Amino acid sequence: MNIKELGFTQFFEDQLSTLIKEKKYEKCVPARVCLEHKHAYRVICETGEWLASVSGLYAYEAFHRAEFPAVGDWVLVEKMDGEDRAIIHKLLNRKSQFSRKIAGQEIEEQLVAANVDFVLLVMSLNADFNVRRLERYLVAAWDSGATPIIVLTKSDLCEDADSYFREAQAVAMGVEIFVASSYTGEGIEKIRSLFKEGVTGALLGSSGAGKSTLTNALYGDEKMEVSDIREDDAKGRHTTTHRELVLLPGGGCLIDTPGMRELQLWDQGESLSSSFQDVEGFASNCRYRDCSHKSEPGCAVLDAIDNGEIERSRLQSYFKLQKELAFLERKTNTQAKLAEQRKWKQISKGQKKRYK
Ligand SMILES: Nc1nc2c(ncn2[C@@H]2O[C@H](COP(=O)(O)OP(=O)(O)OP(=O)(O)O)[C@@H](O)[C@H]2O)c(=O)[nH]1
Ligand SMILES: [Mg+2]
Ligand SMILES: [Zn+2]
Repeated sequence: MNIKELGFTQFFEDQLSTLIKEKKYEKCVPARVCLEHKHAYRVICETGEWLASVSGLYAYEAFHRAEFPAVGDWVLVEKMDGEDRAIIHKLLNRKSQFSRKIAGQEIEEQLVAANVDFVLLVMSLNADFNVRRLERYLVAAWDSGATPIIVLTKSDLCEDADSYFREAQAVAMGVEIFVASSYTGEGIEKIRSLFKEGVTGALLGSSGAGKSTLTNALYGDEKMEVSDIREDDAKGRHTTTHRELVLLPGGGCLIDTPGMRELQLWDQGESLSSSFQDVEGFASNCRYRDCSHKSEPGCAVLDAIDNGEIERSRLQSYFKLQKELAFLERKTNTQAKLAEQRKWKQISKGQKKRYK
C-alpha cells in the first residue's frame, strides 16, 4: 500500500521531511490513526496495521485532550521488534479538525475527526430530521476547516423528500445536499464520486441516521455493524461505539463515527457568520451598528422577518448559538487566564527558591 492512498498529502510530506532529520525520529515511519479506544490506537502505515499507544514522553508533554491523536491523524510511530505493536512519538500538524465541547460541564475540546476534507452531516428523512440541529452541525462543520456536505438518508421511507430538501437548503448557504437511500442506492454513486485517492470524509449525525449503513453502501460490503432504530421515536441504539477510518475500495477514506447525543459547540472562528450569511447580510443594513435585532427601530433583520424573508425560528436559533459561543469564549478566556496565573506562580516559586 502507498500512503498517498491513505491521504498522505504534500502538507504532511513537508512536515515529515523536516522531522525525520531529527535523531529521535530516526526509526519512525508515518502512520494514520484508523481507530481509537481509550488512548489505545490502531494505525495503518505502508507496511501494515499495528496497535499503538503514545510514548511516555508524549503523554507527559500533552497538556490538553486535543493534543492526543484522534482518528484521521497522521503520527510518527516506531514499530516494536517482533510485535504488531508500535509507539506513537509525534503528532503531525492537522490540516482540519472537527471538534466539539466534551459532554457535561467541563470546558474542554474533544476531537471527533482529524484531517478530513469533507464532513458529511447525515440526517434521515423521518422523525430524526431537524433543521435546528442541522444549523448547529453546520456551525461546527464550518469551524473544522473541512467542507460541509449534507446527506439526507432513507429517502425510500419518505414521500416528500423535496420539501425536506428545501428546508435544509434554506439553512445550508451554498452547502451541497445529497438525497440518498442505502436501500435503493439513490444518491450513492454521487456521494461516492466525492472520494478520490487521498480524499477523506467523516460521517457525523445522530444515532440511527444511517451512517454505518451508508459506510457499507459506499464500501460495497458489510463492513460496519448496524442495528434497528426504535419504532416510537426513530432514535438509534448507539450501535457504533468507536470512530473508525475505512479505506474505500474505489479510493478515498471514510470515517464512521458513533451517533452523537448532543453536539455542543467548540468554536474558534467566524463559523457563525458562514452559517448565517442570510441573517448577517440583513443585519448589515440595520440603522444602528450595534443593533441587537430585538426591538430597535430601523432593524433590517426584523423587517426581513415581517416580509417573510427569514423565519423567526431561524433568528432565534442564531441568537441561541451566538449566546452559546459567547459563553464558551468567556469560559475559555477565564481558563486561559487561570493557566497563565498558574504558570507565573510556578515560575516565581522557582525563582524564590533560587534566591534563598
Ligand atoms: N429504509 C431505510 N433504512 C435505513 C437506511 N439506512 C439505514 N437504515 C436503517 O436505519 C437503522 C440505523 O442504521 P445505522 O447505519 O446503524 O445508523 P447509524 O447512524 O450508524 O447509528 P449509530 O451507529 O448508532 O450512530 C438500521 O436499521 C438501518 O437498516 C435507508 O437508506 N433506508
Ligand atoms: Mg453506526
Ligand atoms: Zn437589527
